[in-house]
Amino acid sequence: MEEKVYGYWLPMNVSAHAEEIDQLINWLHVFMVLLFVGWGVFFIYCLFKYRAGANPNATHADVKAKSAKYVEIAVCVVEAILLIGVSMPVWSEFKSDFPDESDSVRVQVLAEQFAWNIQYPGKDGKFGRRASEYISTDNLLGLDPNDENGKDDFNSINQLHIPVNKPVIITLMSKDVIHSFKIPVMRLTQDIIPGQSIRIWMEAAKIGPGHFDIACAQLCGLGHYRMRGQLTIETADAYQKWLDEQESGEEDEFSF
Ligand SMILES: [Cu+2]
Repeated sequence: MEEKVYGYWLPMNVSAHAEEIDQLINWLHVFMVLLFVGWGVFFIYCLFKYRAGANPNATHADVKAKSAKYVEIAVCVVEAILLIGVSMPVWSEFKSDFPDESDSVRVQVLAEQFAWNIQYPGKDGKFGRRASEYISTDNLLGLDPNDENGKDDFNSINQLHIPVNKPVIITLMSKDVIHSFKIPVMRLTQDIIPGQSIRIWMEAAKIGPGHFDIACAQLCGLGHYRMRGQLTIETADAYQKWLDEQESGEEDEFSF
């Protein structure tokens, strides 16, 4: 039977580094269930113990028992462990341990209402210079027509193709408002702030069935719901074939 992308629990994991994130999510759910059940039982206990029938007169004395305080302290300690012990190390490792650019695929993602412009650097491996004054319907990325590096760049709208088992460095930018780049099967979510270039990276560990969703996880306007891209993970050969097709077949992608 084919594994489903979305089941009753976390989406399929095709990422090489999502294990720790899944662990954190699972532990959070365990603690949430404990808290929910604990406080639920306490609530029902109070409903019986302090019912009006058995307690006709209200008590105005201070609370003497220390247990509530200890429970609160325990909750704080557990949350601090999750944040400092689990969450922060995973995050800082992800943010500081970037793979080598030379053996990574590099793409630039320019988000706009309501699409993902995914720019590949072309054969030369260099991205062309971009500036907002060049943006037009023929030049969605705003590539500088005089920059040689940009001549072979191509823009794949909403279609992100990546090879399996190779790190991918993505530079995220926005043309207009705050968007958020989310790939559930990669356990990857990063807000995109206008005026900033934010680098993230990921690596696919398996090809998986067909395509995966890229979603905008930040309400960015009326068309937010249709800001949906597609991630395709391929073997190195299939990826190269796709690149060649894009580079040759769509020569006039940018007609300045
Ligand atoms: Cu958006």
